[in-house]
Amino acid sequence: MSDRFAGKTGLVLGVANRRSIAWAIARRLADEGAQLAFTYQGERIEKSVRELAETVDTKLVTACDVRSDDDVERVFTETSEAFGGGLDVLVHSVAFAAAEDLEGRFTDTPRDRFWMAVDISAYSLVACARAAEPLMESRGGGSILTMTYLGGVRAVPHYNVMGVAKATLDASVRYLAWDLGGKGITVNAISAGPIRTLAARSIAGFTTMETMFEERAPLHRSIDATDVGGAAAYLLSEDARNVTGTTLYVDAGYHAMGM
Ligand code: 0WD
Repeated sequence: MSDRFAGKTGLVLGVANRRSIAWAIARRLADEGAQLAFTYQGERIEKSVRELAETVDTKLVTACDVRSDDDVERVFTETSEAFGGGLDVLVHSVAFAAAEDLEGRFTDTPRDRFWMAVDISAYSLVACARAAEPLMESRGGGSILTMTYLGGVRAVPHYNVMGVAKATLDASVRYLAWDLGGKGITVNAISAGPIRTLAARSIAGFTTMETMFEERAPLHRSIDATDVGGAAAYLLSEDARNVTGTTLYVDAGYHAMGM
């Protein structure tokens, strides 16, 4: 394993359990030398996040509900204190939509739950990027990564309002890349194929999605979270210093197909 992240610090949002994509990314960053900070949402998952965090070089584990401006502000203050005023890497791997909106018709999504999905899954990246900016600037630059899905650029049955949230997230990546590029901060997304996680379980027809995926993807195989970890490490490293505002598909080629 290389040491691309030796001397680097990273904040990771979105670990819920050991299956979380964020955890696979964190582990890879830690394996390559990064010092990390983690957030968890709610007491329900605090214990599992703390247990995982203990297995890598972790300087901070703290609560964060990305719907709260106060939480976001506090988390970045704590991160700055934990890492001596700077931050190199931000991993945003957070999304949420009500289970009832991940089945049936998109047309029936009520206003409040539409905005909740966009708030948690897309606006949170903007809020976190804004809070990370001065910390990364003090380090002479940094890299931000979020997780997206093909359902933001094509209609995927059942993905519904989450697809609209991902489209908002994808556009946010491009605007953030423009705003922050002058400070040497890159902003990118990984679009992953289906992976069995807590979040994935709430999407109706997920198993069908997986079967179709393996049948139609050029590589005819499913992907796992470690595939995303490797791609994320690249995008977050110096190797990708001139890559920003883009989406890297880690999906065995599925997105390239028309049928
Ligand atoms: O197939 C998949 N699993 C794919 C996931 C394919 C392509 C993309 N993604 C995306 C998801 O949309 C998400 O953006 O990857 C990201 C991570 O998802 P995951 O690893 O699949 O799912 P999970 O382990 O559940 O992590 C998402 C976490 C939440 O988990 P739960 O299941 O407890 O809702 O996002 C966090 C929470 O930890 N989260 C929040 N964090 C802070 N504030 C909030 C919130 N309000 N809501 C959810």
